[in-house]
Amino acid sequence: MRASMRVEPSPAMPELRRVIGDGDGHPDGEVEGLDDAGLLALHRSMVLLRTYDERSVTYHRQGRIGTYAIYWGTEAIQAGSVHALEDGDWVFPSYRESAIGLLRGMAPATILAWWRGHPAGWWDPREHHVASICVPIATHVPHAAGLAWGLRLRGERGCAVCYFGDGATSEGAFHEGANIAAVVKAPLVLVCNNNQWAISTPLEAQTAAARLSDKAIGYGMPALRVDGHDVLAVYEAVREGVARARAGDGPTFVEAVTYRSAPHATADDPSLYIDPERVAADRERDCVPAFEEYLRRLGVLDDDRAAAVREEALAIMRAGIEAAEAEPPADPELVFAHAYADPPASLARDLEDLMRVHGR
Ligand SMILES: Cc1ncc(C[n+]2csc(CCOP(=O)(O)OP(=O)(O)O)c2C)c(N)n1
Ligand SMILES: [Mg+2]
Repeated sequence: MRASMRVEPSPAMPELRRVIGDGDGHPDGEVEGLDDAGLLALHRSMVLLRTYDERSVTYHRQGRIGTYAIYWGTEAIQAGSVHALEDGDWVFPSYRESAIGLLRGMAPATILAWWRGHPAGWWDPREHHVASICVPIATHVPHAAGLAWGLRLRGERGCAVCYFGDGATSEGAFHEGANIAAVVKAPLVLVCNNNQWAISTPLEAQTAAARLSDKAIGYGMPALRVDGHDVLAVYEAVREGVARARAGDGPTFVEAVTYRSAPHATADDPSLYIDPERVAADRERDCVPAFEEYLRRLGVLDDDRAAAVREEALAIMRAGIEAAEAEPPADPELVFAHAYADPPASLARDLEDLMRVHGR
């Protein structure tokens, strides 16, 4: 019933953009800015992200990392967008893009340590221009807008990309960040991973907007709506947003449409609420093999290379978890550090209890 109450989409908004064909009736397109080496680098990034995600689910089951936010199926959104950036540009991940720093040369052990709740997982955002992983929904949107505005005020070339979900577009912080970014023409690309679920809340219970990209109109910024399974469509859309940002024309909203085909996180049981047929259909359109098939049709990828890339990613992960587990245990005192300038007396008692539990 809710669907019938929806406002008609704006005619100004294009349909979902795609570049990768299906090897059958829909022909492949091409994007500017990626030669064969660029395409293969993009492929390596997707496989690295995929391998990180799959290994992390296993590490979680083995008790080696804590609760983990699975991002299976969104590698195209993450890799496509990062490859549209220069190294000096900024990335603002949510928990769903926790491993995006890998594409900037961040050590897997660092991110695995973050999921182990270990301080070795705290990084300096200036090192790789990757902001801290944001767990509160949408609170990093104003941070990204502010940082991008600062770059503009300083006359620097850089821009920022901020990642968030469909649910985040209902949050005040999203509204405030998007609004001010457009007012001050901040060089920012807002990338919305519309997986159509906010934990167990479906999109139609989240918003009455027909498309999330329609929200951009209210802020006075252009929007692009792409197939989130298509890494080249994401790349192309973010590249356009980045070009606008660098030209001083302000932010762009990119809605990448997918369907969440994995649990929200390792602590979630989606069988209670999700449509298994939609999940199966989405998994059929898995972005990694879709891109691999495109590269094979182009004659850029063969079996040997695909196997080597996968083996390299697995070796990186094996070394990563070993390094994360080799970290000495964290000081339990850190649970309380940095929370208060003047800690209340009750915290001191709690800390004493905690230290007793740890035998210190
Ligand atoms: C401010 C805030 N409110 C509530 C939560 C609890 N929470 C964690 S994930 C989530 C759903 C977010 O959905 P969406 O923005 O679509 O992102 P997705 O998880 O689908 O990537 C919620 C409500 C939170 N982390 N932060
Ligand atoms: Mg979502």
